[in-house]
Amino acid sequence: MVHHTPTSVVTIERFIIEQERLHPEATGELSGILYDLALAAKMIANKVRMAGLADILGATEMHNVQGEVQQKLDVMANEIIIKAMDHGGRLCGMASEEEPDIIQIPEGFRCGKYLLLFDPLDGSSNIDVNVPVGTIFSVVRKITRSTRGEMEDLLQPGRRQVAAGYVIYGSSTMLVYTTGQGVHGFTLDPSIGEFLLSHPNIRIPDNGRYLSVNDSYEQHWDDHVRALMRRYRGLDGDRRALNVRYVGSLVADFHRNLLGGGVFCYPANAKSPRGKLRLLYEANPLAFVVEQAGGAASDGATRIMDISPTELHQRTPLYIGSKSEVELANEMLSGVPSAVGA
Ligand code: P6P
Repeated sequence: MVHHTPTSVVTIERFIIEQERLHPEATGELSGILYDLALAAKMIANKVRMAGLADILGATEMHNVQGEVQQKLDVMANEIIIKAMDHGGRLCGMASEEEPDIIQIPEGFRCGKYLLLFDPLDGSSNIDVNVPVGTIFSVVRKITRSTRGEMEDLLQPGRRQVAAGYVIYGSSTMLVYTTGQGVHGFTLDPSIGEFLLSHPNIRIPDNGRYLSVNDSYEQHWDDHVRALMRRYRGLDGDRRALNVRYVGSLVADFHRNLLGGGVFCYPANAKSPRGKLRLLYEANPLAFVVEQAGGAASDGATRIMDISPTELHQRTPLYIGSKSEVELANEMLSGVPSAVGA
């Protein structure tokens, strides 16, 4: 009798099925969405890996809804996700950082009960210098009675998310997601084209090692934010200094802090009174992940996932990472009127 040791090679497909079995009421629709996202991630990874080799470098002459010059890769990533997701029959609508309005499911395709919100390639301005970039995604359930998704279905607070996660295209390609049952990381094995479970049950350390902030905006911060950054740096009070690590790519900064402990801060400032980062497809999904890993996320006054959205592309200040560091931000900033949706 040959006894095989239990396999340690768990593909994301197998893991999703095992997770689905924990929920007898599951219909498999959410699992299907996660499969399709994993496929889209592999396709985007292929394009990102070749970015330096093809003539797709450089900005297109097109501009996205944010008025930013689009890198061709984020146009491609946007198309890849839309085409991978729009025909599966599980979604009734989508929203993307690259699109001004709701993305409807094409006529002739069945509509499902979920909506996908995503930033197809965040940090894309870093592509030309080979800095890690990422895809961020959030899944919510339809709440309106119509068959096709509506804006009201998209404008739900983050606590209504049913799944969220990101893909980081770094030294390796990793997909990290939660469905409310903890946070799990999968690393792409390019030799077989499979995401393999490499980081089960990720937990973020309660105390941070890293501080991620762009302090070139210091002159535009208010005094409370300046005082908070001095505390993080160990210049005031009795806290040990955090190491400053700032890549300038949200997914890269967030992922390092998730694994090593730390806090990412993008404060409101006089030039951007609601901060820079987007609530629905950047702050909310990462807030779901970090809370499921034992961390926290706020705008300095309100828990990110309790903010009631009013606009699809609305921005929010963001303090996200180790619980004790975010609690310090809330303590030192909570007297400041929330700059979001006040
Ligand atoms: P700043 C990249 O453009 C991005 O959207 C995030 O990925 C990143 O965290 C942030 O902006 C960096 O902004 O103002 O520090 O360059």
